[in-house]
Amino acid sequence: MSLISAKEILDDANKNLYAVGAFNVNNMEFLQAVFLAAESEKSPIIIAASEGAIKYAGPDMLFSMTKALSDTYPNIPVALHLDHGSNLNAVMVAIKAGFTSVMIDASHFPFEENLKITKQVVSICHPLGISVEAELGRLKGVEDNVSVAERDAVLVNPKEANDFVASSNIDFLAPAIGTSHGAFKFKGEAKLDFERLRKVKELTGIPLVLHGASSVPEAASKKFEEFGGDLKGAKGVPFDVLKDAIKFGINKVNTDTDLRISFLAKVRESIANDKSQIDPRKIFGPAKDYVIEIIKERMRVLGSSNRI
Ligand code: PH4
Ligand code: ZN
Repeated sequence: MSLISAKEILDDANKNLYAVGAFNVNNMEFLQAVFLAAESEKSPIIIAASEGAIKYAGPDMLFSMTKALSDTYPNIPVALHLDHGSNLNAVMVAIKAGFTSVMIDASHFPFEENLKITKQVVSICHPLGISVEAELGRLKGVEDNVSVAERDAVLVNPKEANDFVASSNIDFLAPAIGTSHGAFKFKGEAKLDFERLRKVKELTGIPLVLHGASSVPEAASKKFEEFGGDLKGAKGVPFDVLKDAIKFGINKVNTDTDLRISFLAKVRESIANDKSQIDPRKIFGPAKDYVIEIIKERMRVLGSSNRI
């Protein structure tokens, strides 16, 4: 199947109240893991590549590998999405390579500047059938005891979100509601601002995206530490919180950290248990299989299993 825009995938998720995983990839093993999990779970997928991934693997390599796997598994709906594109140049690199969806992340600029840059990206992408994601607010955990003013300074403003969506015509929006990237998201209990999320959904109606959505799975984290790693204090978004986020309107769940932790936990285990092993396939193979299981479990939690 040819790659499709993420809008096509997410409009169905929005209509039918489930979420699709956007899985970050940098290399062949992670990409294969996402496709093999999707084939097994009968789930649509969004392949996400950050500017860092593009720098590491090259835009054409990422596109070609994704296209080859999509041709191998033609029944799986797949979008190739630029994650956190920071400027027009990054967007153009992705478009030129064949990406079918982009995120323009100008969220660190003031509202008007963010809107101006996003509108420019939409005007380039939409005539090409490429979907566009933008972000409002900052990806940062907020403690329970901070003032309302501090929360407002970090998290999405629903009224602004409505104005932004209406004026930019983006296809899906990432509203900051208290998550952050990486393995250390919360000091105490994992708390997201569902009231803000509910309002953004009610006002905009479009698919919404949860960045920093990894759950930091316990078994993988334990294995990571058992074989010499250090993840002290790591905490992700638990499955029941993810499910609530989906009930309140999240349709795209960004996942990178969980794949990183599980892959490297298994690499650590294999290397420790087989000290004379020099064949990378014997190390990366089991790590890839472990990542497949983590992704499959996530697809079931998101409700994207058995959608194709
Ligand atoms: N992302 C992943 C960003 C990865 O520069 P880089 O390749 O390290 O960027 O957009 C997420 O939202 C992932 O969230 P997670 O850390 O909770 O998995
Ligand atoms: Zn992100």
